[in-house]
Amino acid sequence: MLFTIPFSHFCEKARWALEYAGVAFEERGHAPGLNRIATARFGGTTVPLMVRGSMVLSDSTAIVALADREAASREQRLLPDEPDALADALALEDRFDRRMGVASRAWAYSYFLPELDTLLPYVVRGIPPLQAALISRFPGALAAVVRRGLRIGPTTRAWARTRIQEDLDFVSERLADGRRYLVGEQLSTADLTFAALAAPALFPEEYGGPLPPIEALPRAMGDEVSALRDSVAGAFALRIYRDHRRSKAERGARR
Ligand SMILES: N[C@@H](CCC(=O)N[C@@H](CS)C(=O)NCC(=O)O)C(=O)O
Repeated sequence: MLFTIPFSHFCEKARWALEYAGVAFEERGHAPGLNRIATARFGGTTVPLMVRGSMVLSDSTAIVALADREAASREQRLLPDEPDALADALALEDRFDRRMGVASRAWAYSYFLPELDTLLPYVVRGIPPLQAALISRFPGALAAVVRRGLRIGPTTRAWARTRIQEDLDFVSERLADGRRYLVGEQLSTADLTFAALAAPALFPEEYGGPLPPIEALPRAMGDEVSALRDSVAGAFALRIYRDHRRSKAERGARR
């Protein structure tokens, strides 16, 4: 069982890794905040949280490691064998978890919270009907939970945009020697984590959870997303999605 907030990018990281590796799982979506009803039962807080028998994995990096261990073939693994490459890939994964993952989420919410109607139809997809009804009836409560939990304030957008740019520049520099992947010659957790966690700033079409299309975003946000997509690292993340995320039709269209 994979507990998620369906549109969350950390959940997308875990879901993508499991699907890429060919590991079967059942997803149980929750509304932001209400996820804790499910995760507290297993001693966790955030999602993704994976439960299988007595095993509980309470963060996306542990779930990627499980996907790697249980991958159906070598090509479907995400962690390099070679120790230096493995250390490099894990360090990049950790960097993107701590920086891009936090910044892109805060940045996107800074646009969505004042225009919650844009996001609401996507928040309620894949969650229990009662939670969807609650969110639809009390959207202000959802906004307050997110604003308080993530400390979204007047300076958040500028701060987060700078952080996003730092990670984009970091990735562009790394790609400057012409390499196709951040580590080694094939997709690793570094590429997948970067692409999934940059998704709230890039809105890739192949994203595995429910996200609005770029045309439905608040105008100023859509303009920024277009510019970010055109950057070297933005285009790289979109290519990783195109080349390595099965199409929505193949996955059984979640959106
Ligand atoms: N380091 C964690 C971060 C997960 C995380 O921040 N999850 C967010 C959704 S994007 C969450 O659960 N938010 C709701 C909450 O904190 O209860 C991981 O990699 O799994």
